[in-house]
Amino acid sequence: MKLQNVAAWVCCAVAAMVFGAGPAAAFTICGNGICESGIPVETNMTCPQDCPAVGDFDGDGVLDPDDNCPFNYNATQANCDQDATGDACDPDNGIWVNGVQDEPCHIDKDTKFLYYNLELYKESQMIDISSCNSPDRWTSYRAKRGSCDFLVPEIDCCMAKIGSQSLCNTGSLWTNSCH
Ligand SMILES: [Ca+2]
Ligand SMILES: [Ca+2]
Ligand SMILES: [Ca+2]
Repeated sequence: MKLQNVAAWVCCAVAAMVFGAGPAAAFTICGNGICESGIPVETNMTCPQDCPAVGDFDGDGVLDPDDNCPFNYNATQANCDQDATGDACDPDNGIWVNGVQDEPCHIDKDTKFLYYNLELYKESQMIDISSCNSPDRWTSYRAKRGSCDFLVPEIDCCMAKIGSQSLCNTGSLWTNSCH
């Protein structure tokens, strides 16, 4: 074995032991189209052919890999709920917990031929506990439904079929207080 070949073999073997990779992976080749992290580490400065410059698409001064909204100008990177997405592009700004749940909020009357339906609606609340101070979120749903003929007074029908005493007895029978 020639002296130069011995030297190359020793060099590669040492590199493989130090970096835990085979000789082929230890050394980089600038110009092969791959931005390699072997020896030497290739960067945009040392090998621009293989390592394109990191961009700042939205021009806010924060490079794309570090930008929490890479397509929205947000130089401050404000992120009130501390997730991975900045306020400027976060579709859900908030940390949500349950508030009021299953609260009766409306009884609706639908008049039919010779009878009527009463429908009880309830709603539930979600509260944002982050510094975003997002407004509460309410969802409502129909919880019960009952029918009575016209001979039954509405209040009696309500108590019998719906059973929401707070709404049936307080004059708020037809007042929609759902959010
Ligand atoms: Ca940016
Ligand atoms: Ca941005
Ligand atoms: Ca966020």
